[in-house]
Amino acid sequence: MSEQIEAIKDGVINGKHKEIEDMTKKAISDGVDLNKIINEALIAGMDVIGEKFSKNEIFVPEMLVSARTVKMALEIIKPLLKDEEIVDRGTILMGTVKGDMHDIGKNLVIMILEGAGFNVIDLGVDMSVEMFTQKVEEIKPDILGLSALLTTTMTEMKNVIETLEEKGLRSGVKVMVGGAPIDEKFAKEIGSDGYGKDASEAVRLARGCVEKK
Ligand code: B12
Repeated sequence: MSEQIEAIKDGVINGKHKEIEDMTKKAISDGVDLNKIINEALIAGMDVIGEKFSKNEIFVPEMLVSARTVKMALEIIKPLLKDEEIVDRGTILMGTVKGDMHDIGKNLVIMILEGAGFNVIDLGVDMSVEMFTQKVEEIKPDILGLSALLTTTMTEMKNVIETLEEKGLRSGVKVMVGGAPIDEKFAKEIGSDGYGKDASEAVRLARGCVEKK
């Protein structure tokens, strides 16, 4: 089984998008744990890609192929994460902030939140402050989830929270934040209601946010 995890991880690192679907299906049918596939193969593979990119060993096109490979594997896993029983634990709006195109982490968080019974509305990437506030006003979600992967875009989260306050919308919605450059300290500083390191923390956080409402 660990060979299958290694093979999928290697598939991500080397952008084997033609083989990834079969490898993922085979691992699932052999009983490899879905969380292991996500964490130890797909995310771990992307971490290696990030390191290689930092060292100039690979460039944006290679990162894109690996990202596509991960997305293909996640599409296979996605239907398996849904609970049979439909429960409504609350509505969450999720989006990646302006200037930021990274969406693998956000999409993964959405998949796990949906699996945990939340109704999640995906606003996509590169979302302006205006769009976030307009959607909060229109949809009135329980929670707004913000994702950022770049140190240059994480500051947008503060702008979103400040604008929600200016428009009198902040008290009606909990704001949770996440993404590789975000930490607890930053999350507190910008006045969010919580930070989640990964998708399972996002679920814990979302449950807590809904309880506090
Ligand atoms: C794939 C990737 C890309 C792909 C994105 C494809 C896509 N559709 O997402 C492409 C090729 C487009 C890309 C482009 C760029 N990238 Co890029 N990219 C990455 C890479 C390798 C992986 C990101 C990823 O998918 N990780 C896997 C997911 C599962 O993890 P995650 O996103 O962190 O999400 C998890 C948690 O953070 C959390 N989470 C995420 N969001 C949220 C939200 C909430 C509410 C909660 C609770 C939790 C949560 O849960 C998730 C699941 O566990 C990272 C390196 C890395 N290791 O992070 C670089 C990285 C983020 N990229 C980087 C850079 C520099 C760029 C570019 C500027 C490169 C360039 N010169 O053009 C552009 C920017 C484009 C833009 N404007 O956004 C840098 C950022 C450096 C910095 N300090 O800001 C990194 C760190 C690479 C590096 N080591 O230098 N990139």
